[in-house]
Amino acid sequence: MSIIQKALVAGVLSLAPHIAFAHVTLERQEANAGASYKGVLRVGHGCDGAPTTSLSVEIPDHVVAVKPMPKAGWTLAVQEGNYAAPVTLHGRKLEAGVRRITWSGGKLADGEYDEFVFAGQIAVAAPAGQLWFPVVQTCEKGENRWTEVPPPGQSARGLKSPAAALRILASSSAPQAAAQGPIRMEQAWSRATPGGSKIGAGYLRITNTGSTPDRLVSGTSDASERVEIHDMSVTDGVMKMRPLAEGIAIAPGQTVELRPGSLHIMFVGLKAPLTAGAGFNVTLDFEKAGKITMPFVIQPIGAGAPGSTKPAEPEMDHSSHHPGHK
Ligand SMILES: [Cu+2]
Repeated sequence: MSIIQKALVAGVLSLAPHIAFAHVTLERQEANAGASYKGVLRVGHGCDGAPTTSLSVEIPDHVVAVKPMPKAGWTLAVQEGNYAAPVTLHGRKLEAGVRRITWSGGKLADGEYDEFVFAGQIAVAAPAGQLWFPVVQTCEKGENRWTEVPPPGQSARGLKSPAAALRILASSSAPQAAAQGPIRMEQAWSRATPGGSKIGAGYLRITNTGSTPDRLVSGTSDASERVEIHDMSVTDGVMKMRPLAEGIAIAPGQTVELRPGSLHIMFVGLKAPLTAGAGFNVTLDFEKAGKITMPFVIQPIGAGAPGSTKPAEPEMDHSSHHPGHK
């Protein structure tokens, strides 16, 4: 191989990263079910050299409460439509919302880069796996249709113009995690409640990965009017629970387990019965780490933690300990 040939090969190889970036992609390609999501569509080139004049993205099922970010020099248009299934968000039932966003009338040269942004929420019930955002990029001359979607479970590798992909990391069957600062919350779950019950319980694992103590002090939830922090103990053979006015201290390096028959979160004043398979958002407030929100998945009555191989722990009849909340 001559030196010139080698230089040519090297030149072609150095193009490879640009080719990979040629697709319109989302900046953040993973999100948890139940989490908020900021979608940043990255446009790195036009259509065969022609400047981009319009970008249109379709919002897939399970991405709800979407709001586009306006863009100077571009006209914003949204198309609303029904969701595949109603979604409960912050205690409100949502049946429709933004399904398509179009930014048009601008001009982005082939040699320039820009971002098109929207914010939304991943439904708690979103299944683990890929969500696809088909994008149509229109240019002064021609268009690129980033709309190819592989068969379920298969990779987009090899597709010439794949839709923008977002991987949903967790489903209602897979415990999830949320973290802020040194506080990490995981395996959050609740139990289905019989109709008419006004209270429910929540369990999770909280770890302080930092070097200073912190304290869970309070909380709020989509599903109930109030959130309380309770402990449970056996006195003279009778199980009793009491609200913890001081909350729960978590020492540096400590993991605190909230579980049936022990420390737990109490959802007081349920707006509706908790239904197995669904989920709701809970925000817990820590003295130092601040507010952390994560979805609690609802397990069937009598079930244990999601993914747990241990037999279910005995069902607690909370109502008998909360005569005032019946
Ligand atoms: Cu309780």
